[in-house]
Amino acid sequence: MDRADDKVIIDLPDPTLPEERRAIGVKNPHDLEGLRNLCAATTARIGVGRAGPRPRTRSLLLFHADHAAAQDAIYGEVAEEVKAKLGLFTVKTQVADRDEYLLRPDLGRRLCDDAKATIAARCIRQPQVQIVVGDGLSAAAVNTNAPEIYPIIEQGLKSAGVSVGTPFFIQFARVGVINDVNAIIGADVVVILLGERPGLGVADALSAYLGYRPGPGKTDADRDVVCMITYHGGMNPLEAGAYVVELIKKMLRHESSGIGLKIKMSGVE
Ligand code: B12
Repeated sequence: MDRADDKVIIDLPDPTLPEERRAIGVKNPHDLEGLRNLCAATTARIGVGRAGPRPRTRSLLLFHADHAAAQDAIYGEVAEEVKAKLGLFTVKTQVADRDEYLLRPDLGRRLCDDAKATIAARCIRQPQVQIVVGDGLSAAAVNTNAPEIYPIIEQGLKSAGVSVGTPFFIQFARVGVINDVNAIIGADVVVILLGERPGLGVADALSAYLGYRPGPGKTDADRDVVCMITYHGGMNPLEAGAYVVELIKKMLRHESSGIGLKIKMSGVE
C-alpha cells in the first residue's frame, strides 16, 4: 500500500490468482515440505500465517474478494441469453424477492398459481424425464454451467430413447419445488439444475438434484444429487452431464431414487 497525492495505491498482487491463493504464508516454517503437503490436501485456509494476533493483509483481501464473489452469485440474475439459448420460459415460486428467498426456503419449494397455470398450458405431460433449471443460491453457477450440461443431458437421454419434457426456468427455486412441478407434469424422473450455496472460493458450482416420481410428501431421502459441477475444482459439466444420464437410466430401470435406489441396487450393480 502506498500514498501519493492523497490517493491510496494498492501494490499487492491480486490475492485471488491461483499462485497467490495457494501461497504458503507461514514465515520460516519448521517443516516446509510437510506444510506444503498439508496445504495441498485441502482447500481450507491453512498455512496462511498471521501478523501478530491478526490475519495478514493478503488473507484479509482474499477473504473479502471471495465473500464479494459469493454475494454476487447469490444476488445475481440468471441471464436472459442463457434462458433463450436453452429455450426456457420462466415461472416463479411463491417467493416475492431475493431477500424473501433467503429467509423463507419453504416458499421456494412451492410454485405460485401463475406458474402452475403456465406450466399446465405450455408443457407436454408424462414424459419419462422432465428437466428444469432453477437459480437457487448461485446465478453464476447457472450462467456458466447450464449451457454446457443441459445439451449433454438432453442429447444423452434422447439417444437412449428416453422421452424428455418441455424444459423451463424457475426463479427463486429450492430443491423441493420438484414435488410441485411433477404434480402437474407427471414425469417418471424430474431433474432440477440448481445453483449451489457459494463457498468461500467457488461461487459458480451447479448441482443436479433428481427424484423418481417426485410428489407431495417426497423428501431429500427420495432424491439424489450430483454436486459441485464447475470448472473451478469440481466435476466439469460435460462429464457431469454424462453421469446424470447414467443415473437417470438407473432410476428408470429400478423405478426408484434416493435411499430406495441404493437399497434396490445393493448387490445388483
Ligand atoms: C446446505 C447443505 C445441507 C443442509 C441443507 C439444509 C438447508 N436448508 O439448506 C444440511 C446441513 C441439512 C445438509 C444435510 C445433508 N447433506 Co448437505 N449440503 C449442503 C450444501 C452445503 C449446499 C446445498 C445447496 O446449496 N443446495 C441448493 C439450495 C438452493 O437448495 P435448497 O433447496 O435450499 O436445499 C436443499 C438441498 O441442499 C438438500 N440437500 C442438502 N444436502 C443434501 C444431500 C443429499 C444427498 C440430497 C439428496 C439433498 C441434500 O437439502 C435442502 C433442503 O431440501 C451442499 C454442498 C454443495 N456443494 O452443494 C451439501 C451436500 C449437498 N450435502 C451432502 C450430504 C452428504 C448431506 C447429508 C446426507 C449429510 C449426512 N450424512 O447427514 C445430509 C442429508 C440432508 C437431507 N436434506 O436429506 C453432500 C452430498 C454428496 C452426494 N453427492 O451425495 C454435499 C454435496 C456436501 C458434500 N460435499 O459432501 N446439507
